[in-house]
Amino acid sequence: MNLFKLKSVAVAIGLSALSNLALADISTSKAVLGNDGSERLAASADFTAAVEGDLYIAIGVEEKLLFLANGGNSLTERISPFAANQVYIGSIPLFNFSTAGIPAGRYPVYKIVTRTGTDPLNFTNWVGGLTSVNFMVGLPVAHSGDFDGDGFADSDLDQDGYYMMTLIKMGFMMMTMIKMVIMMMIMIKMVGVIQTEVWYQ
Ligand SMILES: [Ca+2]
Repeated sequence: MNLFKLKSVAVAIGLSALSNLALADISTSKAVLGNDGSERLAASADFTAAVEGDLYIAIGVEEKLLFLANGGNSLTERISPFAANQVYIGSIPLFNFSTAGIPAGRYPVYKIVTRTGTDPLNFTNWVGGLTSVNFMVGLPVAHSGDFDGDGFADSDLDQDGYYMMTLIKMGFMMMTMIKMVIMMMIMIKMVGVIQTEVWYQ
């Protein structure tokens, strides 16, 4: 078994988003692209601090994960590192493809660094967490959400290509606010009870 299960990756991203372990991000200047070949699908890994180990870059294509291996020179279903046993610092270009002929769809790209020589499928081997950017290629604007044409869904405030994540974050914020309001209502009611008790004494 040498393939990631996309569902477990999605769970890992969720967990990763909750942690502050990420020392490196994966970023792009354009996550929403056409597929007429006039734009480039490109990303870089940005390390804010030196990280040592094996760097894996995987692209989700339909239900499969393809590994960008050998410094970006090959794309394979086999688990293969982009770079092995190195120290990463600063901005590292990962790929720069023409979008010509890429089938319309969503293409999440995942980045992890593992301790040198360890299994990338085991998250306990990860150094600095898992980060991801989600490309949307050749999709109508109603699906990409990029109505102003700046290369990111208009609700994608952190420019990682995941407008749904932004919605989830908004959901979390709303839940927190609702909880606070309920707490305040309970406190007001408690104060009211105390005042009533004092009144009757
Ligand atoms: Ca936009």
